[in-house]
Amino acid sequence: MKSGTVAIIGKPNVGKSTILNAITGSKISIVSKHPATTRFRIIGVKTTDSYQIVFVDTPGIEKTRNRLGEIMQNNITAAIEDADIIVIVLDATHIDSEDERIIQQINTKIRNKKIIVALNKIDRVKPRTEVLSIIDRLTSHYNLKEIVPCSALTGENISEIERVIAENLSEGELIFPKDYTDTFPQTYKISEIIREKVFEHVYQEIPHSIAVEVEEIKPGDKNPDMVVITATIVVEKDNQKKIVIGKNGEKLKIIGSKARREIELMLGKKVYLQLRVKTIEKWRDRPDIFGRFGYGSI
Ligand SMILES: Nc1nc2c(ncn2[C@@H]2O[C@H](COP(=O)(O)OP(=O)(O)OP(=O)(O)O)[C@@H](O)[C@H]2O)c(=O)[nH]1
Ligand SMILES: [Mg+2]
Repeated sequence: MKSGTVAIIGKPNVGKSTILNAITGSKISIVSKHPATTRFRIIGVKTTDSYQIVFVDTPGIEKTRNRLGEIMQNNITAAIEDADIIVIVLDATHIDSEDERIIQQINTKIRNKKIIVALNKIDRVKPRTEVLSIIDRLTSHYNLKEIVPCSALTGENISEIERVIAENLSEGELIFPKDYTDTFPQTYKISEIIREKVFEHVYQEIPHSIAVEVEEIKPGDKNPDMVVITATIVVEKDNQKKIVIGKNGEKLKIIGSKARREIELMLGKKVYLQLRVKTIEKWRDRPDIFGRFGYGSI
């Protein structure tokens, strides 16, 4: 048996979480078209008869703007330190100096770990031959042994990334039981599903000041097969509260029903989702508050 830990790192929005979900075949990490979606070290596990890979999906590497940002970036450093293999994800349509800085830094700092580059979003590269020139350029500049072009969206070459990772694992026992897929408490998964839906609907107006706290999960009074979930969407300012709620509560209704459907799929049960919206000023600078939301360091 082989086993090991893999840190998936890279700039925001390059497709790290989508790659994790594509390899594990389940939606472990929420995804959005906006940068800075992942806030936490997300662990996803893929086990076959011959190996177990423990993936750690990380927030995008960027400058920190507040205490939450600081903890997010510290989590990335910790994930890199703990990992046996590092997967650097690049968006093949936009490689810039920040990507190169990340490659350079990892390459010089990390000596004893295998580094694999996933050149993602190749479905968007036209003409396709451009992918080869990007690979050529990267290999001539940096000492990179494995560059795997892929598309997490279409699934193209995702199995090749998994194969390359598996090939580089060391002999070892299972790290998690073999039927484990992730290490999240259900409450956190539910809050992330809700956050994803809020993100989808009000991102333009409220980029990063949203958090979701699930307060209660209990069986229905009349119908014990039903699950009643009470959750609060936290914003930083009262005017953001209005945006999330929308005219006559319409935005919140859409967010709630989309989230409810997805939570029902996950739990395999009917769900009654009660959503509230609350303002907590500057919560991203208050570790006592965001720790409660599950964004603290682990
Ligand atoms: N066209 C295309 N889009 C992709 C691909 N992989 C991911 N995306 C899209 O890119 C966006 C960002 O994907 P995420 O997986 O959330 O990116 P991330 O790197 O985890 O982002 P952060 O968590 O914010 O750092 C989403 O809209 C994805 O659907 C791909 O291979 N091709
Ligand atoms: Mg992500």
